[in-house]
Amino acid sequence: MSLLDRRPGLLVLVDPSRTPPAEAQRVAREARAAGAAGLLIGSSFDGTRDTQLVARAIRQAVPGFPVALFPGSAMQLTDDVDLVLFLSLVSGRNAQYLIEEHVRAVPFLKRHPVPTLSTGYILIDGGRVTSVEAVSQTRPLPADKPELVAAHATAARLIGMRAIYLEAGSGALRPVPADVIRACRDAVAGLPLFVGGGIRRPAQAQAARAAGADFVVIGTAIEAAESELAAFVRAVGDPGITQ
Ligand code: 1GP
Repeated sequence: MSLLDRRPGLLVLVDPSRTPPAEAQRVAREARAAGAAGLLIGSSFDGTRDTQLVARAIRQAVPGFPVALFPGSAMQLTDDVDLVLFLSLVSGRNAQYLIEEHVRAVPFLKRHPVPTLSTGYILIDGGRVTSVEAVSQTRPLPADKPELVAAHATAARLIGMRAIYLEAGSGALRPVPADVIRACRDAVAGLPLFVGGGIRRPAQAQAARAAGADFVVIGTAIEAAESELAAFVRAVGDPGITQ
């Protein structure tokens, strides 16, 4: 079953710049055993080699389990994944992350025809400067302006993008607020909606799902072993329960 067919669900982000291959394999096995929908591999700041090594190691550890690349740049492309999130950072006005990295990806994608998912990537203020903001040199959208965020999601849909990713940034102090998620859910009904950044507790994952996220993404919480992965999976699987 492909990743998109597994929605709604929890996605576990493995950051190759912080996670050696053996550790990535452990996380991947745990994610599959706990009932996560799949894995994302990516980093705001990483060269080619680590991403490829981690992607390959994960493939070997959990064959058949959906893995998508969540690339910080065209340098991170690998074909050891099922899907590449072809992210355009539409909240920013930096042409490099709107279109330039995409053009740079073309020679690789011609040689290795990995499926891509055109995704409007929207950075939202999470209370601190995160790597996405620093590396992309773009400002996040304010977290208290749901209509502004939804306008960006709508514009991405009208351009023809096929998914939306709401990002507070890894390690954000505050995850994307529920009213922002809800506004975007309404704006792009039917499109896959990813939400991540700063989700540290199962109750926050549950709130994101209840507000309309199809995929809730966690990274730091698992690296820091703050809560059991299974508790996050349960929270996303049943938005009605309270944790
Ligand atoms: C994925 O950047 C997030 O969208 C991951 O954020 O590390 O804070 O879970 P955390």
